This record gives sequence, C-alpha cells and structure tokens, in this order.
Amino acid sequence: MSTLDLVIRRAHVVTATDDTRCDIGVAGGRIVALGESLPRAAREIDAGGRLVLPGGVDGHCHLDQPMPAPMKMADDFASGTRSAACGGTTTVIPFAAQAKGESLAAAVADYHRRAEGKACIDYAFHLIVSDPTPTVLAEELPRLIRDGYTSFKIYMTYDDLKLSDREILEVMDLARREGAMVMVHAENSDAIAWLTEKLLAAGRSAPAYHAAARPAPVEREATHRAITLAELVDVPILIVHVSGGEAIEQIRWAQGRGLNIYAETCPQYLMLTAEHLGGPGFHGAKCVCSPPPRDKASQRQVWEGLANGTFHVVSSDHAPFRYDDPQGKRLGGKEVAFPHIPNGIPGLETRLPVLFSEGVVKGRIDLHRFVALTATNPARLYGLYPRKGTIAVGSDADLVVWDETRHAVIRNDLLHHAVDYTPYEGIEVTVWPALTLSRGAVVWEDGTFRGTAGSGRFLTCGLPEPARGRRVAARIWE
Ligand code: DUC
Ligand code: ZN
Ligand code: ZN
Repeated sequence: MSTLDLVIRRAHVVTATDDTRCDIGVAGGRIVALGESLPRAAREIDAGGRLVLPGGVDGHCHLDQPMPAPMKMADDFASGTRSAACGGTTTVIPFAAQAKGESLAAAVADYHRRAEGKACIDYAFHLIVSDPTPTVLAEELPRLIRDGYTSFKIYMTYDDLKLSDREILEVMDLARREGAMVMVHAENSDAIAWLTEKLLAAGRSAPAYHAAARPAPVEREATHRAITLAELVDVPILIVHVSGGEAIEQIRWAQGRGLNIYAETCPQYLMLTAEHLGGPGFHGAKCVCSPPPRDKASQRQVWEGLANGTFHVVSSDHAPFRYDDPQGKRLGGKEVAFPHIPNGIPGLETRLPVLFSEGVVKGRIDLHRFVALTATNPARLYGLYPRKGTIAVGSDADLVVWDETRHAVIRNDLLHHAVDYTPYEGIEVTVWPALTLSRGAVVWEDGTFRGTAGSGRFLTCGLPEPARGRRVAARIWE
C-alpha cells in the first residue's frame, strides 16, 4: 500500500448500497484503502464511530450566472462553494448559460473566467442551450460534449431562454446521438404569460400571485409534452425541480411505459408551500421560485416520490438573490410586481441537513436513499461516477463526517452564502456535518470554514450513465 497521507479511523461508512465500519486511507486526494487497522498516516482523524458519507453532489445550482441588469446573483464561485462545503457538499454543477445570439463556446469560456481561482470544492458545468442554431447543433454542442460538458438544461418558459417544441426536438435528437443528458425546465410559457396578464389587469401584483400565475397544470402539461418529445426522439431526459403530484403522475406514467425519464426535486418543494409567498409585506418575494412551492398534499406526494424511486436526484436549485437589494428581490429598489421578482431561492448549504433531518431522521427515506439522491445518482447521471458520489477505493476523498447529535435552528447568520436570508429561517435540524473533506483536505471543521478559494478543480464529465452502453438505433429520419 502506498504511504497514506490521512487515515480516518472508526468510520461508519454508508454509501448508496453498503454499510460498513472501517478505516479510510487517503493518499494524493483519493481513497486508496478501506480496511481494518490501516497503518499510521501523517494525519489521523478519529471519526469515533460516527457516520461518514460521500460528499454531496449538488447537480443543480446557479452561481454568478449572468443576468439582465440590474439583476445580479449574490453568490459567485467563492461564496457559493464555501456555503456548499459548510453544508457537506463537495461537488457543484452550476450552469454556463448561452444568451440568445451568443455562441455556446463563448458562454463556456466566460464561465470559466468567473470560476477561475474561486472555488474551494470541485465543480463541473452544465450548459444552458437557449439558441440552438445550426452551428450550435452541428459543431459547438458536439465538440463541447466531447470536451466534458455532457449535460444541458433547456427551458420551456422564460422569454430569454425558452425553446420552441421544434427546437427541443432538435436538441434532444442531438443529445441522443452524442449520449448527453437533457435537463428540462417544464412549465407552459404561453399559459403563464396569459395568466400573468390577467392577474396584473385585475391589480393582483403581490408576490403571492407568482404561484397563481404558475399553477400545477402549467407544470403538468409541459412535463407531459417534454416526455412526449423525448419519447418521439427516444432519448433519456431529466425533469428538474418537480414540485408536486400532478407532474409526478406524468413522470410515473412515463416510467411505467418503460421510458427513460429521470426526475429531480428540491428541498423547497418539501418544506415550503405557496402560503410562504404570501408572507407579510413583500417578504413573500423571498420564496418566489419557479415552479412555485405548492401545498401540503404536494409535499406529501414529493416525499412519496422520493421513497418509491420516482425521483433520482435532490438538488438545491440554489439561485441566490438578496432580498433587500436593488439587484435582488427588491429589483431597482422597489417592491416590484411579481413577474419582475428575480426567481430563485438559496439552498446550497441547507440541502443536506434539511433532507437528512426531515427525511432520514423522521423515517421517510433511509440513509442509502439519502446518499443515492444527494450524491451517487447525480454523479452517475452527469458522468462523474465513481470519481464522485461514493466511498470506494479509487474515488476522490470527498467525505463528510456527520454529527447526529447536533440540534440546530437554521439562522441566516450561521450560513456562509452571500444572500441576506434563508427561506428556512427558524427550522430545526437535528444533524449537521462535523467535518467536510474535499479530496482529503479539510474544508469545514466543527463550525469553521477551512477551505481555500482556488483549491477546487474543474471536472470534465464523462457520458451520463443512462447513455453509456445504450444501443442507439438509427432513427427512421437518419
Ligand atoms: N427557477 C429556475 O428555473 N431557475 C432558477 C431559479 C428558479 O426559481
Ligand atoms: Zn429551472
Ligand atoms: Zn435552476
């Protein structure tokens, strides 16, 4: 065995499939041994029988994404990854977003500049494809996929991002040929525009009406349409940020037909309801995100979907806008009408403790499923497994020692993002990471951030597992 840099002793190691008590040997930032009584290393950590899980992989978060002025995201790669590390996440996959009329390669180059020297944990990029021109489809995207950008998000709503059904078919067809993963934001754009116009005409402009402008059928219809388009093309897709039972029904229907439909949800759909958008004054703006949180019944349906395997991933969809800020929710310094409130809520740091406390501790999901949903599956779906998302010989030493005795009340001033609020203020969690290691280096220890901006590395992604080894039969149009 090579000389060990670090041994974590007496670890209770739980992965998506296994449950073992052993020592973990680390050399060169990777796990090189799992065993009993490993030899002494330069550095020793005694886990004391505590749980050691793979570091979280947050497969959906937004950091320093260019926005139309005066909107600006509060977190860049420094504050965003710091916050992630303090909450037990060791890999993030934010989005290099193409603006309409812009080359995708230029968007990627710009996003690398934004990340350069800032991240304290490893990161990969998804792409956002908003303008699938013939050049993008024939040249840029295939090249980027081969260079390790193997997943991309497409939108069915938002005027500056949305694709037509025809464009969606083109992008899905390319993903099928190249083996990439398409993530779909499923909401019916025209229905939202129509409802929004009606609500504003009736003088209903407060944050609460954001939810009324995007009711469940808007998401259900688009989810069904995305599934149908993917079926026509014969390509796996992942429906992101699924909010409740209506969209879940479509996904289960598709899965029951044997279609390769993957699904993601987020803590906001487990913890919040549309009532949070109706908070006092303008405070409901803090919970404005799309799709909006729904009701208690929807929360139960999402929990059921996590337990029964409908969902594969729980991500944060961290979209960090400050509340009391002219670049954030009070856009331009005003209490703007709901269509102008920047969409998104922060959640990188709270994703794992909230899901662990509410899901595992309360007996709604088991620990293996927790690990699968938050680390292993996103690593598999985005071509990072087994380097990330598990504890195995050869994997990066991205590890979290969990403190299951830590009862804490979430308060924004305890968090490490650059946002001035958390939607989870006052919620009690019963676990928190005691120690987070990124490739063997401590980034969070007993309540103190110990990471270094710039130590995080960019990860090129392999092909997503659903595409690997998949026989891509020529389609009738080929
Ligand atoms: N919705 C998105 O689609 N992205 C960011 C945040 C949000 O609410
Ligand atoms: Zn989205
Ligand atoms: Zn998002």
